[in-house]
Amino acid sequence: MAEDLLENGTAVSAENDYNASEIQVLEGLEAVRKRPGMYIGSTSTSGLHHLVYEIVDNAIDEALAGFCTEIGVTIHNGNSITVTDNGRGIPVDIQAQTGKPALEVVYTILHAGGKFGGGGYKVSGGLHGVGASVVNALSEWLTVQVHKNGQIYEMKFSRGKVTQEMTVVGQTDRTGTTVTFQPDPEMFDDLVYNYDTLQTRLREQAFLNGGIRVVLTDEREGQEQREEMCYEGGIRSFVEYINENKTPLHDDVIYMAGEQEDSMAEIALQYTDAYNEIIVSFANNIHTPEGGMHETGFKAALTSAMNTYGRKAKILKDDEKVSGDDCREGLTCVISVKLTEAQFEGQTKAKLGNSEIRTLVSNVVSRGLEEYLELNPSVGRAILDKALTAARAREAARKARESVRRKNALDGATLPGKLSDCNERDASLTELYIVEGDSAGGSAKGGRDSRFQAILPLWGKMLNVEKARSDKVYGNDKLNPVITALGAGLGEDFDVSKLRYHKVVIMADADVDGSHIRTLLLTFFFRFMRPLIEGGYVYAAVPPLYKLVRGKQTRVAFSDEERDRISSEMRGGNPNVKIDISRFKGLGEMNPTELWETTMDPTRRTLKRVTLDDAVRADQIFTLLMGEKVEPRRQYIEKNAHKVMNLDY
Ligand code: 1YM
Repeated sequence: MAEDLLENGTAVSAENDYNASEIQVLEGLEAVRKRPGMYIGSTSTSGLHHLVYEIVDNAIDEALAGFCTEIGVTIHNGNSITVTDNGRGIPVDIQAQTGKPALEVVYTILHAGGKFGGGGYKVSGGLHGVGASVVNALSEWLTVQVHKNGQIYEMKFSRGKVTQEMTVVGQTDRTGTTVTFQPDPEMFDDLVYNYDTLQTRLREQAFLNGGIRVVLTDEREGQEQREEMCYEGGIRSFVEYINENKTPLHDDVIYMAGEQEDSMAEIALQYTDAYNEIIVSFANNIHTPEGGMHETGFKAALTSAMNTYGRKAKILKDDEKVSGDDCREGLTCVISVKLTEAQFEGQTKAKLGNSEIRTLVSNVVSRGLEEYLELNPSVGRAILDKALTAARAREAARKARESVRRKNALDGATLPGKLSDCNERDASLTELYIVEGDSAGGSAKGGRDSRFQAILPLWGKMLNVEKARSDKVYGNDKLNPVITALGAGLGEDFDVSKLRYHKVVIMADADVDGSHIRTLLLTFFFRFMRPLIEGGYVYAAVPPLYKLVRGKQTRVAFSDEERDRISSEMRGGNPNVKIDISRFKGLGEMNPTELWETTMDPTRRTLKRVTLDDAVRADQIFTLLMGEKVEPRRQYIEKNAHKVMNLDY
């Protein structure tokens, strides 16, 4: 019926007052509600958070246009969100084509990118309000207020439809836009906003758009908090932030920038004494975790600049070379490029495909580094020394790796002796339980389903890989069984397709020692087997804390609240019944049946999947928890101690 009306372009139906543009509006926003994933990626929590980014992007565009200096984001009780800015305010005048206020058009018409302004690169993820109508379509309700021309204009919507036409509701002496929305429970599975997720993204935007003040406030009862983010130094400050708990090799962050035709690139970097590299890249303010042409250009230019300088300064002999990996050991780098028509490729559209940007970044870095190293020879020496040491360590690691391989080949026994393997050979069906201590290992071995569950007990003090190079990791008697049991190699050689188990479950006690061993293992996986975590193969088992017994009936509880609830259930309203409550001291104390029933049986257990939402934050936390500096670690633990309620001190 809508098609019929649209056929002659401007048709107004006889039965109602709809005109063509209104039909277009409804059809457009209906499409968003029918296929939300096409517009916001998914309707999981990531989609839920995307709604906020779409509105924030509009405020950032206004800041990039030079009219807005402050952006506020507030999470209210009930998980509605307010985004506010002090820009010019969305235009409220009547648009000739539609006869409606521009404000209404922005919030109800699903427009193609760039319709409301040039397709220039000086825009963030959204193109001048493109996302606003999508957010509106997916909100149970949305209110927008515009301060402009001395008036406060207000308009309200529900699931994309106007519920209050634009109305003047008051006077004002400032300008700006404020949007409040409640995500639609009909559209999203989970409606709870995560403060840390929003904070990470907003902080990123504050770094990339240096000077903008972004204020995030959580008003939700019991979790009130607030953070102001403003970084005059832009991506230089980003590098300093990443390196906060590391030891830099030189004081200044090295900064380079350049433009070519319609594109521009800026790069900030600093070396630390760490062994890993961190490169964080963006295209048009959008994070590109899969890298792309900007990263390729950077890496090539860095390697070549280091070799050229090394030879010129006689730090490298004529026939000596440092490889790309050697040049990037301990490097922290942020790359931000802006270009008119960014092409995003790869599985998650998180890789930049434009090849012209490779040349631009490479030119900027070659020129920039040559000049910097010329002027700062002591920094040049420090960086090259680090690369040379890395080259030697890499050679030592290669030898260690080969000797391990040879030894295994000679032994004929490639699997570690402590491993109790399972019968199934199809990795997609199997699970490896890494268990702390021999006695817990014994219970796990007795309780498991040996058809698909393998057990590897660990014991003694494990190597802290945060303070070790890869050659120390090969041949380490605590880590080697883990490496060989998983069967997928290590570091650069790690090949996730060779993994022998698709679930790797860390099973440790719910106490301080347990969390220590869990952290050591996760640090190891993060630094040396990153794809294992990225692929979602790593889990933490959740053992119960309490055992409750009434006569022949036994139940377990995983928290204090659950213990109280179950105990009152078992009592069944009878206050005289005796319930025997005991605390599990550790996994080793459970008998095989108990361990199977509570922690290992796939139909009853709880497993927590370890995910990596934010590699930068993860890097920081591992450095903090496992690195050299004591004071920041103490502060972090003090600040977060309340989150670990179930620890036995
Ligand atoms: C809290 C969200 O949307 N701010 C915002 C949006 C716009 C403007 C200012 C704006 C843009 C222009 C001119 C322009 C938008 N305007 C439009 C459109 N904050 C938020 N602040 N005047 C004001 O681009 O020329 C779309 S977004 F299309 F109406 F111009």
